[in-house]
Amino acid sequence: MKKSLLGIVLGLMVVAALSACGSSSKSSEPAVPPTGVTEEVTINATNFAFSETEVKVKKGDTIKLTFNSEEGMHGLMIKDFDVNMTESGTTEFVADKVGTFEFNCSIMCGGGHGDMVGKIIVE
Ligand SMILES: [Cu+2]
Repeated sequence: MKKSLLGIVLGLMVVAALSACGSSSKSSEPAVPPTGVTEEVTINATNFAFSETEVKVKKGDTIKLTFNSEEGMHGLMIKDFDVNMTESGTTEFVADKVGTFEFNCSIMCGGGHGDMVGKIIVE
């Protein structure tokens, strides 16, 4: 009895250690199946801000993301969805996890680089 309890405690510690590392996701839910719905999102970048700082999408939707670097040299990275656009263009990803996910500029663009953050809320 005591042994199995220790096993559970150790298991929880491993889970906590794994989830603490890397991801900003607050989600612990399993992957969401795609809905087949495509949602178009446009984010523009200037010195030193994104046009959207909070984007809400529905879980399972495919996000057709258009990124325009309108002023200066900027990128758009959404680490949790493996998105890293280093120039203007369009990409797609499935919002297959629920939670709040940070996006940021992926090119060192100058003094305001650190301010170029926003979040994608999948609900
Ligand atoms: Cu930057």
